[in-house]
Amino acid sequence: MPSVPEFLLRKLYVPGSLSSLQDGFSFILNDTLVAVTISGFTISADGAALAAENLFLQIEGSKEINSNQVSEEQPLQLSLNVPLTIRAVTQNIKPKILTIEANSKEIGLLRFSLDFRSRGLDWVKPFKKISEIGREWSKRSRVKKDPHHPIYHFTPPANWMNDPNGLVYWQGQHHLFYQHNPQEAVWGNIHWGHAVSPDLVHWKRLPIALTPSEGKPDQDGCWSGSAFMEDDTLRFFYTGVFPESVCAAFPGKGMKKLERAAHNPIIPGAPSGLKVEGFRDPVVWKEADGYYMTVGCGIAEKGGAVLLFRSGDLQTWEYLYPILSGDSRQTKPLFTGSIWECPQLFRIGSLYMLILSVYHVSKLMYSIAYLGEYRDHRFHAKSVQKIDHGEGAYYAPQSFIDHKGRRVLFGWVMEGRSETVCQRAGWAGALSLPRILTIDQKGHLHIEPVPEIDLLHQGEAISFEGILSEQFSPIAGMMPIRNHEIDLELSPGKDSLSGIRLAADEVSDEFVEISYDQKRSILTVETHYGVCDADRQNARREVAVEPGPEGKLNLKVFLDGSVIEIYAEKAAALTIRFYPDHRKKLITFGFSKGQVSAYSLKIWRMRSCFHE
Ligand code: DQQ
Repeated sequence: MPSVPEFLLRKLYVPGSLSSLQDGFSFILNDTLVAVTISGFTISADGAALAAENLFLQIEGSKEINSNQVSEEQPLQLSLNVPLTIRAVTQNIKPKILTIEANSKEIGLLRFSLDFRSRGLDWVKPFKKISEIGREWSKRSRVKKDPHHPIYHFTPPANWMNDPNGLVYWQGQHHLFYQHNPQEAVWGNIHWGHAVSPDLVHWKRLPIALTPSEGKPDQDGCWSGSAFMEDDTLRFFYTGVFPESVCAAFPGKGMKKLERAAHNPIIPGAPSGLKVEGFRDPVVWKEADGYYMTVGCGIAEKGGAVLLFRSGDLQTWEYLYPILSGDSRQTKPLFTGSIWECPQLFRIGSLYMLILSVYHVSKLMYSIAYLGEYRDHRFHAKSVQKIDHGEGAYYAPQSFIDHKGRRVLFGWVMEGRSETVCQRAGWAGALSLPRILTIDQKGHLHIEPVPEIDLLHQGEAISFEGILSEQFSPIAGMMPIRNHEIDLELSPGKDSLSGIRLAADEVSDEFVEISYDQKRSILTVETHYGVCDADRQNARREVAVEPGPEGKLNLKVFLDGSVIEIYAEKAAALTIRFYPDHRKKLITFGFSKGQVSAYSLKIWRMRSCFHE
């Protein structure tokens, strides 16, 4: 059998495709030599072989599979010029040398190594050439025209965004920083993007505030962090990688940029003696006896934890203990995963709330809120609930006090599509609408969108009311919607299952349906596609909601391209992604099974959230 020399095999690697993930790494091979039938696949990273169950393979356009599924009976067919993405789940998220071995039917064992130490293979260059700038502008204009792209949810002009960071109201503006890859629509090469808003709903994008800097503790990324203000003096605390450390930064002149503190990192890593996975996302506050900081992590073989630190001068930090830790084996009342990200402790009414985001390999990510008491620097949790019921679509929220003294929360609206499709679209991720958090007299958490969202209404609402019945019919005329707010008041019949469906027409098998089961007090949101693939997957999310006074259920539905946020009775929020056919607009249908239900509905067209 012919054997292919290693220097030729190395050409299969797509330059620049090696990316660090939060739980491993991925890279792309593109077979340009000869089509092959692969019956076995192994990878070693820096000399350590990766277990087959931790390796995932995805041929462009097909579903991701586990490398365990590849065998002589079930070989993997690699065609010419069809990229294969390889994802490895491992703690080594920045391998220096990768060795790839594949058994092929046609040419036997293919074995080659990739050496990333010189950075020759992967160095990401800043945009320099006119052609690169031109490409970026054409990407931006493509993003603008994409009907799946939101217009009244904040996004960068193109490329990737994730967590909101450093939220603060300062000198008349709300500042939003956010995790941003300015070059691509996938996570990696993380900077802090920056934007300001006077009212939380109109945004002005500003230049990037923080850039990874070669030779500094954040040379591989400026990960999440927060703002701390004392007497109008602002400091920022963020995560430098790699290794994960706590770094500080100050506002530059006019807050145009953030300047790194001279003595970074201020905490070089997790406390010695603790076996942690992840150490990130600092938040700082002041108490009578000093400054305190929380950092999220996972304690190996136990679960997520929030570590507490203390300082007298904001420079030198002493580790105290975990103020809360979870157990990844428990599923009740909620599964809390293996790493806790973006924790934040704050007072709310007479209680304290600890919000955090639950991370666990191969599980849908979501965020939770513990309510409890905070005494003597110890947090005593009394209850826990999901912050948003759209698992896999809303993550890493951060809160702050806005210009009106309200506790406002922003989160990251995640994509439901593969990296390949995001790259093609040129963008990924959005910021949720701002939500006000309050606690009622019974100690229940209330979540509602800020009323300033009304400022984005374009003209008057169009109102409809009537009766929903078994017959599935348009209830808002044939009004097409894409970037709209729908306020629906349902007066559900006893034992009814009623609601609305957004679809191109009555018979379309592509729709999103929002229904309320009166008997069980359950709100269900379902997305459905005629043909499903990795990028368009049916989803069903449920949340228990009690109707309001007079048994009526009030829903606010914000549809913005492919982003949908639903607020029910100020008691629950649910975010979901829906990528309908580009060419068709949606119209609103109503239905009621069991018994008829009355409804009244208002629809507003929304305007863009950008000043520019
Ligand atoms: N995203 C950041 C981390 C954080 C995670 C990296 C949550 O700092 O833990 O982009 O989405």
